[in-house]
Amino acid sequence: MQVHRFEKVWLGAAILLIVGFIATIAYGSVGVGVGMVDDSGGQISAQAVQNGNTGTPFDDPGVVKEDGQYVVYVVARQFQFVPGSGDTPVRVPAGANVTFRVTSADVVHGFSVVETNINTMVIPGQVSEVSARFNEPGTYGLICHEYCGAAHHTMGGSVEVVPPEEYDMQQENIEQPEDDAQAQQEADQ
Ligand SMILES: [Cu+2]
Repeated sequence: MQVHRFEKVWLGAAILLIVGFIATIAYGSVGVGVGMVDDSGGQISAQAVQNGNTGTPFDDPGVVKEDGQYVVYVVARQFQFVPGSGDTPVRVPAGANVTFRVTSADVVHGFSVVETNINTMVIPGQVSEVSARFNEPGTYGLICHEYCGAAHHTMGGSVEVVPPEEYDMQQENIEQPEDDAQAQQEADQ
């Protein structure tokens, strides 16, 4: 069979393109650390999150220190992040490893910290877990990037990264498990 020279060139170009597209997709899905929301963060009842009786730090979301690591519990609901929105920004110290654990009390939301690669979907019933370290103190925008209802466009907040020496644990209301146990004991007496 006689194939024209031009035909061969175009066949080659088309195959190159296809290989190129597949390589880009493969790189995008494994090479740059992009991952789907999976169940590694655990599951939780969205109804319990809504009622505040999960028996987890999501009942009183905020920054918690677990095993020397900062863990930020955030509840996303129509149309705010708690904490994060309004006058309760998420406050974390610079230079520390911070893990965000985010869940939704109602519908699917997004959780994206502007200028960083913190970006995840927030699915009711599921806990999304993202770890990060902020090296530069400053205020970072926080946005919901999944359409979640009529006021979706107003759903945002901020993450305040403060120098570690200014980060006052007491002011942050960081729950210390020992203190909690003590307070509970006192309340019981
Ligand atoms: Cu939202």
